[in-house]
Amino acid sequence: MMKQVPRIWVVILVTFVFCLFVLFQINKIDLIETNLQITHQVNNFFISIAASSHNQTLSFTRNANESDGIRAKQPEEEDTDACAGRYIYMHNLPSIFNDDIIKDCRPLIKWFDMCPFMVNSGLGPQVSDSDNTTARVLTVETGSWYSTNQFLLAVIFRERMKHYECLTNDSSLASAVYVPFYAGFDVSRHLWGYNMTVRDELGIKLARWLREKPEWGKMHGRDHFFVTGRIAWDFRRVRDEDSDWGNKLMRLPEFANMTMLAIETTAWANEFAVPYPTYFHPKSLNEIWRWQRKVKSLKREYLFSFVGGPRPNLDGSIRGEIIKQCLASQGNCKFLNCNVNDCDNPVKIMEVFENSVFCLQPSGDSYTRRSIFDSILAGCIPVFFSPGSGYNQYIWYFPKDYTKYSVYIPEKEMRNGTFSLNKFLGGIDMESISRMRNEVAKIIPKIIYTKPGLVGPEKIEDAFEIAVDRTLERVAMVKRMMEEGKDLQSEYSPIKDLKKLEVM
Ligand SMILES: *[C@@H]1O[C@H](CO)[C@@H](O)[C@H](O)[C@H]1NC(C)=O
Ligand SMILES: *[C@@H]1O[C@H](CO)[C@@H](O)[C@H](O)[C@H]1NC(C)=O
Ligand SMILES: *[C@@H]1O[C@H](CO)[C@@H](O)[C@H](O)[C@H]1NC(C)=O
Ligand SMILES: *[C@@H]1O[C@H](CO)[C@@H](O)[C@H](O)[C@H]1NC(C)=O
Ligand SMILES: *[C@@H]1O[C@H](CO)[C@@H](O)[C@H](O)[C@H]1NC(C)=O
Ligand SMILES: *[C@@H]1O[C@H](CO)[C@@H](O)[C@H](O)[C@H]1NC(C)=O
Ligand SMILES: CC(=O)N[C@H]1CO[C@H](CO)[C@@H](O)[C@@H]1O
Repeated sequence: MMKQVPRIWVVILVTFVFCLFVLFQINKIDLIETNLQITHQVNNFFISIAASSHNQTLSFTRNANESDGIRAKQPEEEDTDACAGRYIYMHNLPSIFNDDIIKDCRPLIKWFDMCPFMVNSGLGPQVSDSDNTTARVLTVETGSWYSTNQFLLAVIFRERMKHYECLTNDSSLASAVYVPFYAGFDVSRHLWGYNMTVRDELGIKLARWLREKPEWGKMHGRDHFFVTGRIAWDFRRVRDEDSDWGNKLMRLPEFANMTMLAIETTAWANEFAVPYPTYFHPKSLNEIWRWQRKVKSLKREYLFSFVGGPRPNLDGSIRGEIIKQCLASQGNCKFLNCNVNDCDNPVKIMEVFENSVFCLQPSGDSYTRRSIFDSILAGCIPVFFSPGSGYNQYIWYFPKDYTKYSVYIPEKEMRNGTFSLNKFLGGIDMESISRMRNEVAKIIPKIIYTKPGLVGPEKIEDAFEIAVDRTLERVAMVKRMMEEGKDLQSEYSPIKDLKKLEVM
């Protein structure tokens, strides 16, 4: 008799969760799809119950938590290699290709001292609980907030890779090869005042180094990838003239065979956009849940806000119009002018975003902005003016249906001079706002870079894990194409149209 009681509870729990799934699914998608999805979800649910039949509580909690956008890794089957198909080999590059570049941190970016941001393996200086505003705006007591600089992504990513659970020293086991080259800092230290020869030199040297390694022969570099904290345009100089921007790294035959992960991509198919780093680098699921709850319940004083600078010299920039409307909004909009303010201060930035319902994300010098990710982190609904700023970039990270989590206002509407942001955003009903904000909160775990070293159930499907998973999938696909003798052109040429509003 006594033994029957827990079983009954399990059945009740299962039924309850099943009902939740049914309700949730019917709300969301049309009926034909619903049946498929429910079967799928229910199957998943039973599989995870079965996989850990001695501990139902654990798998129930995990499934319940998935609704917050956090996908903890499912328990692996016991007998098989949990890393099968996921092994990565990291090249042990000579230090001239990474460590030496950042050792001399002063000239990395001509206009800016990068040295203070190098600490904590690239996360930057930790934000301490120094005053009441900091304590109110951030959750500092967990020690997970840092003044992280956007250009440090390559350093942060490499540190994470050192702790990747399926890293191998045996390259014959590896499904992909990671090249820890600080390409962004190499180009940026030479962007101003150096000729092409100097800008191209190190990339050419690395291409030669890679080609001579035994790992190259396996797929001629098609299984190699690298990560950069700069926009992809910097590596695709159009003509070989000193006056043209950037280096020609991605035009080198070796790099043309590789896959590049960058904070912003161009039209090329072998580039994938990964999130800019934010200031938040938590080390547990609980911290993330706490943060999601916080941003969902905040009282927001401003309808919309813009953090950034005007671009008076940039032809066709809509920033001037945006700032004009913001200032004229009679307190509905907050403008933090980065030309006069310290916009590297995490507290100042997050305070504005936490206090705003919508965050305007017009393009600046390039399509994308770090601000997109800071605003999502703060639970502020992003407003995009160009598909190239988000929808056509972070396809691994954002929901396909952009209306679920963002607002789109075509740039040309803003140029026209008759469109009122205040009127338009003010007209969006509370229910839509709340629905979008919940969706934004679900994106948070996917776009942050958590602290290195989380394994097992504490591991979070964050920006790094997603980037690695998707890259492994791409390499597997390319490998299949090669085996079938297919033409790889479509995977390595300019095919994207960043200006078109259709999700790729
Ligand atoms: C179930 O999991 C919890 C949390 O991981 C653990 O504390 C507990 O001992 C487990 N129970 C059994 C029966 O394995
Ligand atoms: C900060 O908070 C403490 C305790 O809540 C309070 O005593 C103190 O006056 C506050 N300081 C400022 C500058 O507001
Ligand atoms: C690879 O080899 C290096 C040096 O021999 C060692 O420090 C490192 O732990 C090894 N890594 C793995 C994943 O086996
Ligand atoms: C490029 O600049 C380097 C160092 O400034 C100089 O030594 C070299 O001669 C220049 N090359 C050309 C082709 O101008
Ligand atoms: C790039 O890959 C192709 C095979 O897809 C190969 O024929 C070519 O030699 C590779 N390029 C280099 C520089 O290895
Ligand atoms: C602005 O756009 C609206 C609708 O798209 C159009 O009716 C109006 O004529 C335009 N005004 C100007 C000045 O172009
Ligand atoms: C939203 C939610 O249900 N979060 C829960 C996820 O699971 C942990 C325990 O592992 C709870 O503490 C959270 O409240």
